[in-house]
Amino acid sequence: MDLKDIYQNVIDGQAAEVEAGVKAALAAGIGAEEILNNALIAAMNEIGERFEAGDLFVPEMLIAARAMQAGLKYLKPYLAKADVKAAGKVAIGTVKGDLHDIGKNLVAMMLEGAGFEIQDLGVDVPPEAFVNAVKNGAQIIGMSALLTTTMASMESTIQALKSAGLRDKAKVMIGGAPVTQDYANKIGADAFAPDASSATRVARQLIV
Ligand code: B1M
Repeated sequence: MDLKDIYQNVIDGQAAEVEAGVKAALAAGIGAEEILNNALIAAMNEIGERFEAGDLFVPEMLIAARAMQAGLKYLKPYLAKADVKAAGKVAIGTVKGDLHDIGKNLVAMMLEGAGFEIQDLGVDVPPEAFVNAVKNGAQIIGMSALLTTTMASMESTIQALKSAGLRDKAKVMIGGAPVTQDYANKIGADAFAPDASSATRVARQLIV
C-alpha cells in the first residue's frame, strides 16, 4: 500500500483501509510527516475543494473526515516523536445554549487534518470557557452556532475576552448556518467561515 492508496481511501471514506495503509507505510519506513502531508491532508484538501465546487456533500465530507481521523489517530504518536510543529492552537466549541455539533466537529476535524492542535470544548460552551482556553494558550477561538437565538453568545464571548484583557491574545473565528460575514463584522469577530474547508483556509490566514 502506498501513499496514493491511502489518499484514495480517505477520499472514498474507507477508515479501516486508511488505518491499515498508515500502519503499512510507517512499517515501510515512510515518515509520519510525509504520510500526513502527502496522503491525509492532501486528500482532505481535495475533499474540501470538491465540496466547495458542489461535487460532493456533507455526508461524503463527514465520512472522508472520519477516515482521515482513523489514520491520524494512528499517526499522532509518531508525529509527536517527529516533533512536527502544529500549525497553531485552536479552541473550538458550540456556543452556550446550542447543542448542534455536527458542523463544529467537521470544522475541528478539518482543522486537525490541516495540522492545527485542537482543543474541543464541546457544546453549550459558556464565554468563560473560551476565555480560559485563551488563558491556556489558544491562538484562535472557533465558535459555532446553529440557532439564531444562540448567536448572541458569540458577541458575549468577545465581550468576555475584552473584559479579561485578552482580546488581543487570540483571533476569533465564527461560523454556523445562521452566521454571516456581516454578523462577524457587527460583533467584531476577526473572521467568518461559511464551511469547514474554508475554515481551514481562514485559520491559516489568521495565524500568519
Ligand atoms: Co436543530 N435546528 N434544533 N437539531 N437542526 C436546525 C439548526 C434548524 C435550522 C431546523 C429548522 O427549524 N429548519 C432550527 C434552527 C432555527 C433557527 O434558529 N433559526 C433548529 C432547531 C429549532 C432546533 C431545536 C430548537 C428543536 C427543538 O428542540 N424544538 C433544538 C435545539 C437544541 C439546542 O441546540 N439547544 C434542535 C435540536 C437538534 C438535534 C439535537 C435533533 C440535531 C443536532 C444533532 C447534533 O448536532 N448532534 C439537530 C439537527 C441535526 C438540525 C439540522 C437538521 C441539521 C444541522 C446540521 O448538523 N447540519 C438543522 C437544519 C438544517 O441545517 N438543515 C437544525 C449539517 C452541518 C454539517 O452543517 O452545522 O451548518 P452546519 O455546519 C457547517 C457550516 O455552518 C460551517 O461548517 C460546517 C460544515 O460545512 N460551520 C462553521 C459550522 N460551525 C462553524 C464554525 C466555524 C466555521 C464554520 O468556525 C469556528
